[in-house]
Amino acid sequence: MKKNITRIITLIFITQVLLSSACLIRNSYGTPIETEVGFGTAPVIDGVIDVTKNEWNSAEKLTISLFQNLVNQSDGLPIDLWILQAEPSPNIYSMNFLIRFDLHDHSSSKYDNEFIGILIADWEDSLNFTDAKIVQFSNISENTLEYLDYNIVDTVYYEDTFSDGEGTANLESNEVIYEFSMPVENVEGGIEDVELDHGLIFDFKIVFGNATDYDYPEGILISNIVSIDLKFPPGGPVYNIGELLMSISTIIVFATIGGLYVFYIYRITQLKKEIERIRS
Ligand SMILES: [Ca+2]
Ligand SMILES: [Ca+2]
Repeated sequence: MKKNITRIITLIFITQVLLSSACLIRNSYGTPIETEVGFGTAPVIDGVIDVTKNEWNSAEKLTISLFQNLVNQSDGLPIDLWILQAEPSPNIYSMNFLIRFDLHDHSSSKYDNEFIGILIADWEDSLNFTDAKIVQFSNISENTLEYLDYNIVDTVYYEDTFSDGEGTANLESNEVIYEFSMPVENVEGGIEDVELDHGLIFDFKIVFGNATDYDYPEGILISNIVSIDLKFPPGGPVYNIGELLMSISTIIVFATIGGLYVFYIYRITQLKKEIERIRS
């Protein structure tokens, strides 16, 4: 008996050690923020939120911070991050990101060459970022910029032969808005891009930095990682008939049990009253 207890304790201890080391490996890259995604009409990628067209209305909207060190997070830069899967428009099924933030003095020449990049890891190789979509300012004071598509091999950034997706930004007073769109289910992406597909979870790393000569990843100053389940197939949400029937039957069963219980209590009360009446 004592032997068995020792064995069980040892087994629990080994399992704990294995689980902790697995967590440690993941934590050394920073724990991704798990988030949902919205579904709606594809936004126009122009660095402006068009409220008259309800642009980005159905996006998943969150505020996260970008950090220098993802393991010991402090003094982060808060950003608004909006995430939206969009139906084919006109025939491109897309994943869209909006990033919005202020800096102390955004239009100063200090960040003339600022950039936001979205690095993507394949669904079966989480946290191994091999694709990078970057909006790079060459002069933020004059709002001049370009959209760049890279593939990353052993931390070296190689510009893609064919650029996929689009991105741009716009600085207005002290606030900058970056908009990105990238294709989902783009079978022609090849090895230069992570092939995004619906129904799978992908890690996206949002990076901010300042690069005067396309010096990535050296120019990256701060970052954070989000983990997103691209759950919507083209055409939008699909309701599973089987799950719906199961939910309805569960409600009926529990409602019936509840009803019978109430009736049972009622009958007992009635019976009690009857007995009291006979006794008196
Ligand atoms: Ca827009
Ligand atoms: Ca690429």
